[in-house]
Amino acid sequence: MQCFPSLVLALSSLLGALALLQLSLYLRVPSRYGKHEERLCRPRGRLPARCAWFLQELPSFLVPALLLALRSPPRLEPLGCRLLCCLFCWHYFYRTFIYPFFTRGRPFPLQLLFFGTLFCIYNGFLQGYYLIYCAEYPNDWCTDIRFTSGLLLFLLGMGINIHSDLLLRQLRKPGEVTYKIPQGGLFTYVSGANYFGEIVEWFGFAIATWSLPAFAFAFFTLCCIGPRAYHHHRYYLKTFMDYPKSRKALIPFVF
Ligand code: NDX
Repeated sequence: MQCFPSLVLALSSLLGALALLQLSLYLRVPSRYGKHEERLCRPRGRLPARCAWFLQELPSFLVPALLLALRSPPRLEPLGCRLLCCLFCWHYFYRTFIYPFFTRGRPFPLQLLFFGTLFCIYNGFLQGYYLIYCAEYPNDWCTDIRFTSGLLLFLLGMGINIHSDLLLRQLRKPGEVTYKIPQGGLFTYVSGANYFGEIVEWFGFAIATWSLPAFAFAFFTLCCIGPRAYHHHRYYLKTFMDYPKSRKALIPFVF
């Protein structure tokens, strides 16, 4: 396989367009899973959360990992390139092999699982293909300010995301499906602390890679879970009379 820059451009533009579609579809009405699913008692057409998250996220890990394994001759230089590909796989290793096995979430709708899986194949291919076959970085990219600041943001965002997901999980005992007011960590300031972490993480990745596909993905993430954080916030305000009034939806002290 070789690099086709026009393919990267086309796939990144389509990802940007999907982000806008996502925003237009879900700004007013939230995507129907978790606390925003209407027919909660209907068991058909849904898969246990553990299975669903594992299956949905697997391609995001597997596709770039396969591209890396199949690359001949193997790409071992420069170090910056290898590190960036590993960061992407690292996040999706967590999301595929760790997150699903601890989740206490409700069963996930099959229809969204189908689209989510397609999306993960698409994005896994785009990010992996670009980093493994197209990206070119100077040998000293690891000391470039874009790489170091992006990496720091990525790690900070990932830390916030994992910690916030853990706080959400601890709100429930095994088997419970009720909702409570999240407390602690960044939830002190925002209702969508896990989403805030994920968005910071992918913008950090985009800065570290300084690439169109990664910026397109960061933008998609913002358009996908940004509105969802807003809908979570509204849900909490409507459901809990004692919900902290100073808490914002997504960005601490701002929004
Ligand atoms: N999966 C990303 N669009 C998505 C699934 C949905 O990783 O067709 C995008 C991802 C997909 C989406 C994916 C792509 C686009 C799709 C969309 C559906 C439609 C859309 C396919 C792939 C589409 C077009 C047409 C444009 C193509 O019971 P429960 O489940 O609510 O329990 C929850 C629990 N919890 C609480 N427990 C007690 N008390 C409370 N108050 C609680 N609040 C929540 O915590 C869950 O078990 C858990 C987390 O819930 P929640 O709602 O906070 O997070 P969730 O949305 O489930 O995300 C989980 C993690 C989180 O860290 C988030 O950052 C990350 O995954 N994520 C999620 C979505 C997308 C994404 C990251 C990304 O874009 N990077």
